[in-house]
Amino acid sequence: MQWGPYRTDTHIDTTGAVDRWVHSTCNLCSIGCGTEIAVKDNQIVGIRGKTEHDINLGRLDPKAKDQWIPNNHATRLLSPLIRNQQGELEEASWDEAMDLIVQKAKETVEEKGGDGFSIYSTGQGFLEDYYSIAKVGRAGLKTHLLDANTRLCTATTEWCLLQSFGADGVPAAFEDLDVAETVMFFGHNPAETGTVFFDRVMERKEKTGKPTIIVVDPRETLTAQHADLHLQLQPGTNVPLMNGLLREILHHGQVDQPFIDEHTIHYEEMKDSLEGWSLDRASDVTRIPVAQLQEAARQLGHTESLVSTTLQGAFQSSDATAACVAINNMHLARGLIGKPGSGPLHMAGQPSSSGNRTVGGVGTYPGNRNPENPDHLQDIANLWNVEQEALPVGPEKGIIKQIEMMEKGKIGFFWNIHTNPLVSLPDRERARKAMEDVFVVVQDPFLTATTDVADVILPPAMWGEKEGTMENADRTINVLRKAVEPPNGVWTDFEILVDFSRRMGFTDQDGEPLIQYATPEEAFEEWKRVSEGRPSDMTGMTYDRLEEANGIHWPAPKTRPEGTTRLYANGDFRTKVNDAQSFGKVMDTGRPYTQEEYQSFNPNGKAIFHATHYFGPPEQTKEAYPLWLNTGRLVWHWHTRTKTGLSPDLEEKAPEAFVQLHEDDARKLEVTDAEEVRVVSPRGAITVPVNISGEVKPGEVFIPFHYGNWDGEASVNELTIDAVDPLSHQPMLKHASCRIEKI
Ligand SMILES: Nc1nc2c(c(=O)[nH]1)N[C@H]1C(S)=C(S)[C@@H](COP(=O)(O)OP(=O)(O)OC[C@H]3O[C@@H](n4cnc5c(=O)[nH]c(N)nc54)[C@H](O)[C@@H]3O)O[C@H]1N2
Ligand SMILES: Nc1nc2c(c(=O)[nH]1)N[C@H]1C(S)=C(S)[C@@H](COP(=O)(O)OP(=O)(O)OC[C@H]3O[C@@H](n4cnc5c(=O)[nH]c(N)nc54)[C@H](O)[C@@H]3O)O[C@H]1N2
Ligand SMILES: [Mo]
Repeated sequence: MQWGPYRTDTHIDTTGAVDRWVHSTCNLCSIGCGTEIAVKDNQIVGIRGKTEHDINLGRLDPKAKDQWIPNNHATRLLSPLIRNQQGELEEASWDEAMDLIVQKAKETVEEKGGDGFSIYSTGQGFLEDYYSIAKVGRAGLKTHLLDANTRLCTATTEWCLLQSFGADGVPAAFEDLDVAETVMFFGHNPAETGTVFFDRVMERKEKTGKPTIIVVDPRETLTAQHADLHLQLQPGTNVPLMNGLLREILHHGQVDQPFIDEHTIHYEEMKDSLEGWSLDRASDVTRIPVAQLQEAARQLGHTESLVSTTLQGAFQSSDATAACVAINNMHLARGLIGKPGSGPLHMAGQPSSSGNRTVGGVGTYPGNRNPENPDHLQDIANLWNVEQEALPVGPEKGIIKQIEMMEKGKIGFFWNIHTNPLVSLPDRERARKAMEDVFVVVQDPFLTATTDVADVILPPAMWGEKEGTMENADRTINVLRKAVEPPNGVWTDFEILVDFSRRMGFTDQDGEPLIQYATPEEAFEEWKRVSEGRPSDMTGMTYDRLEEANGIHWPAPKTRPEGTTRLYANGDFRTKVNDAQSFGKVMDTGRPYTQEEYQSFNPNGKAIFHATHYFGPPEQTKEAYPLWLNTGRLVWHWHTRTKTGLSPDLEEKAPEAFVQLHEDDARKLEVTDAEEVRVVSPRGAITVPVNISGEVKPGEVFIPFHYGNWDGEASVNELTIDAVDPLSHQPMLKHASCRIEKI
């Protein structure tokens, strides 16, 4: 073992022995740490890391230790709520709430068609929930509007993989970190956002001196402080950086020509497109000294193995997909993919965001099926026993597009499951106004900023109170067992979806109920049949096997039930026209290619190089707004704090938002540490205390996004802009302009 030793991080709060420990997976972040839940008197009383679990060796992140506290919290909702004529929320029975929902759903579909109905879900649920959303949404409601907070999170992972390799699924796996010679963390701060994953790398480094770590981040984050090389680029310049580095590598001939010849297309076009990107020019645009760029190019050009992770510093940008495709280009050119210690590891953020894409609750059709390919749709129609013609098709509509549709009155019903968009969406005031005119259902165990606009609130069972599977950031499927019964009066998300389908009277072609499974495990068995033969084949998995093995990487077909650590080991990519999950999009504009166009490139199982042009963020700093606004996370909180805000320890460590500011800027603005200031962007203004910090460069500020209840908490998403990447439609949450005013 390159890292370790084994530990058993534990947090229990009870006297005397616990009754039992129940197998589970951490429900915070995408690493998928093995956990066990402590139960006493049918109550969750603690958690521990699962010791002999390969992913975490018993380690737990600081938030994970407190993640059971919200389950027992007094503020939990235990009954559905319906908003009355006076605008107040009133308790209702499940029958009343579900009947009202069904009545409104029928009215909406009748008035506006299936596409008047939107389901906006999550990356924190179970595959069985997502699969049910896919089926109820696509075959029941016949809506094309299935989106999720994964649009804000990992839509770019999907699109950069579709563009380069033809299908979703990250090529590398966490095991590759244990043998890689070089690891590049690109717009990723795992020391705060994936602490166990970061420990894995750092513990190995302490023992062996390897890997060499390159960090690409405009801030000197905790992660950057541990790097061998920190490329502190100008915000929004990921593409120029990668173009410059790749050109340098190609100029030195550090490429795997046989791999390029045999397994890729469009290499020459990509190479030609880099010609303008000398290191001098890359340095001008990124403001990284040429010597550092040379050092990075040398390391990336010579290393025999390389894992590149990407996360929100890459994804939440206006050229998100291009930057990630440029990283794929580098791995392909160097032949560093499909081998131990090598491959792009475009991350997930939430514990099961990739899982939602895999089973088709968001993005393309279930089992990596291409909505533009009639054969794929026919497959699904056969598997579900429904008419192919009735299945909705067309390019995906992301949440930002949907906000626009709400403003135009095109959406009548918005079902919000397991996410809190009125804190997490960019330009949230606009989003709030748009939602106010729509019938909104919010499925959440707590009152949140979003329940403010809800017409009905459904309180679901939480983690530990339900059974199902999740998919982590490296294609590992884990099973989470039910530790305790949910509190009286709440249903699981799964039960709500199944009940909705029944009440709506959705049927298949033979008039039988569309959903015939009753338990999550039965749903998983049905999903397995849908996955058969596809990239995410799970036919070799069972709940019991997942528990015994502490998780299994897909694909795990019947013939290989132990799963597959790494994709593309044989250099065969999923780009054959009949196999591809997408026909791809034009890089610069995002226009989808037609089947004919795709056929004309004839990738036929080869990976695809793409030119990655630089356009720069649509919003730039200017006199009135001279500072770059960067946003992101703190180690102490989970997103909108509906859970971590209930832990007294975590809340004490980070009770409020603040603005990180360089001391030079503080001096110019004549503000001191802890002084309250107004931060103003073209969209709004918030008041927060200053935190003078060497982490940010002059001209840049950083504000964590965890805050934003309407009762006076400062939400940075009053300031952010809702511009999106043209391919993934992921919003540009990391780059906006702002100014600071002294109060
Ligand atoms: N503690 C904690 N951990 C979490 C979460 C949480 O809420 N709290 N959430 C989970 C989720 S869902 C996600 S998606 C992940 C996110 O995990 P990360 O992506 O690691 O976290 P962020 O802080 O959003 O952003 C990462 C970095 O991007 C940098 N950045 C900004 N602009 C640029 C740029 O132009 N180029 C580059 N290269 N970098 C830039 C920021 O300075 C920041 O340090 O974290 C997961 N883990
Ligand atoms: N400015 C800025 N904004 C950002 C980001 C950023 O970096 N900067 N990051 C973006 C990213 S990557 C992400 S992932 C999003 C996250 O943003 P959100 O998804 O909006 O945030 P969460 O707080 O995770 O919301 C999850 C909700 O689900 C509820 N919940 C908990 N358990 C259950 C359950 O079992 N069932 C149901 N139905 N509900 C449950 C919680 O109480 C909570 O209200 O934020 C995005 N917004
Ligand atoms: Mo995320």
